Amino acid sequence: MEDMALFGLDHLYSGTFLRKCIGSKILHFDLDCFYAAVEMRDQPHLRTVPLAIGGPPNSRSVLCTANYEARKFGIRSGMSSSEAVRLCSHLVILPPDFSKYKSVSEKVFTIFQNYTEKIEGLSLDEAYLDVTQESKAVFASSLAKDIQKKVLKETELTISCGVSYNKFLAKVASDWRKPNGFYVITPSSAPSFVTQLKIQYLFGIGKKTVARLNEMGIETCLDIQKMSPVRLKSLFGSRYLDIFLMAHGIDTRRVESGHERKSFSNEETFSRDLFDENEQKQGLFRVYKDWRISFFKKERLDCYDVTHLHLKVKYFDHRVVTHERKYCGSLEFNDFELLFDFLKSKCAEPIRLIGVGVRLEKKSSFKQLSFE
Ligand code: TTP
Ligand code: MG
Repeated sequence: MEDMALFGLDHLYSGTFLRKCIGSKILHFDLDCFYAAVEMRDQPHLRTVPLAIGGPPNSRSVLCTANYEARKFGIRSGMSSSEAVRLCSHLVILPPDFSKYKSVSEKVFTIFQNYTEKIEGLSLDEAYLDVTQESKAVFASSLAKDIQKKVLKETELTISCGVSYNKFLAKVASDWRKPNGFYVITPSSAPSFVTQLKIQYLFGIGKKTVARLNEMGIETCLDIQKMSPVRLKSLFGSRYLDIFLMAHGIDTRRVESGHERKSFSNEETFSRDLFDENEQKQGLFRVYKDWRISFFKKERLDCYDVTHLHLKVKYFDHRVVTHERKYCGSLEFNDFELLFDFLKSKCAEPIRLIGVGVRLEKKSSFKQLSFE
């Protein structure tokens, strides 16, 4: 303990510090074998075969990812395509379709946005959500399960989720039961969880460092917990405090969203094309109604000004037209009529899809709220 005081670590044992560290509710989401899963969804014959996404084996290219069937053969992201084919001769390799993955990712992030504004996207398929506020009304784990279900329903993809009180543990948890995983680490289960946790899970420790530490007999977080600050400093340099804290299940990094909702929209592809004006009006009204319900459920509308109304129409032959009109102030009940006015000028042909939305601007008096 004297050692701790010497290194300024004694405050870690104060109640205030610990309470601050365990008071948050953080979710970490990560889609399962993302690029491969999108291709398996779109091409059912690929669902049961070992599949990778990447360049062809006769070139000097690597794999972006592989499905779980291919992983049984030892195939991994970043492996050269030629090595992968050596491990599994019947591996199917497809070239990546980035624009498709981007649009799927946007759908998933739109789902996240319906639950909280505090979202930190790490890549197309991975994000942290801080649901501390939202979980005062609903358990964080229920929110997490709800999001998993929504993602599955709307994208036909499975997403793994970890729930905990900080970023480090939430991320470890989302990986714990992959694929389609769900795992919760609470403040009371964390101490025993981390003692057995392998050091490769610690954020920011590379493969080489892990190998070097393993050679010294350091394998779990418990081994790090037992080290003196002098030893920690000699092994990890300036990062020793972060590593020491993580090994105790403590991580004070915040979810950095910087996010403001810029728009909110809803669209529906109809089960059959809508021909006459009356049908189209009904279709528009349904889309509009769902949009309004979810918007008002999710948003504190008083934080935003509506700047534009937006309408999207896709015709039977997949041609898309969009129309946007300036709009000032808050939403009233007459905006449906406004939207319908737009639609009337566009409805000469059968309609396959209608989308409605608004563009928003956060009122300046509310701008600082997201940084609370
Ligand atoms: P990951 O989430 O790391 O991997 P994954 O989603 O394929 O598999 P897991 O089930 O383990 O989460 O990365 C997401 C996507 O990013 C992945 O589908 C492809 C791409 N990617 C690359 O292009 N190169 C890489 O080296 C990695 C790791 C990922
Ligand atoms: Mg993933």
